[in-house]
Amino acid sequence: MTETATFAAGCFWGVEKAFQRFYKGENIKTSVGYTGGADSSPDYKKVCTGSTKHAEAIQIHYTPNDKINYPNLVEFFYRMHDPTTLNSQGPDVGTQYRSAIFYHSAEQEKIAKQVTAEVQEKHYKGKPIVTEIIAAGEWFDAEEYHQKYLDKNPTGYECPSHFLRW
Ligand code: MHO
Repeated sequence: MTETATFAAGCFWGVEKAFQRFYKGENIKTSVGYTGGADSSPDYKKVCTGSTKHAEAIQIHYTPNDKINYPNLVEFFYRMHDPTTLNSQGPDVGTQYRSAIFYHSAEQEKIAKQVTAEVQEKHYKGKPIVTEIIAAGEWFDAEEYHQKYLDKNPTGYECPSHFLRW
């Protein structure tokens, strides 16, 4: 059965690339888009201004197994970005670059909170994780040119804060 996971961790170009690279060969489909905001027809230009309050995000559809499942997706999300910088990721600044987990069920909420507590304890002692953990709302796919952007544009901008921390 396919499940959905939704995360925001800064500029969505590099976020999608990082998940695609790490879970290569698994049953995973990703798209980038906008969620967590108020406007009913967000587009890149509007979201860039911050006025819609949407986050640049990734939506992952996957069939859980021992290699890909919600706990390891949440852990990977924490490994590939800095969850301690409020409303910014690397040089990208604005609420659209906030760190967030948008859960789709009570079970996902529980796991997200558990993993967050473990990562806080293990990797960020004394430095609060500011990641928002909130219920998933409406999702808007980003424009086609943003999908798999770094495959289409291998020399395109990749946020330098997107790398594996452990
Ligand atoms: N700093 C990058 C961010 C792109 S990302 C899709 C730029 O301004 O192009 O927000």
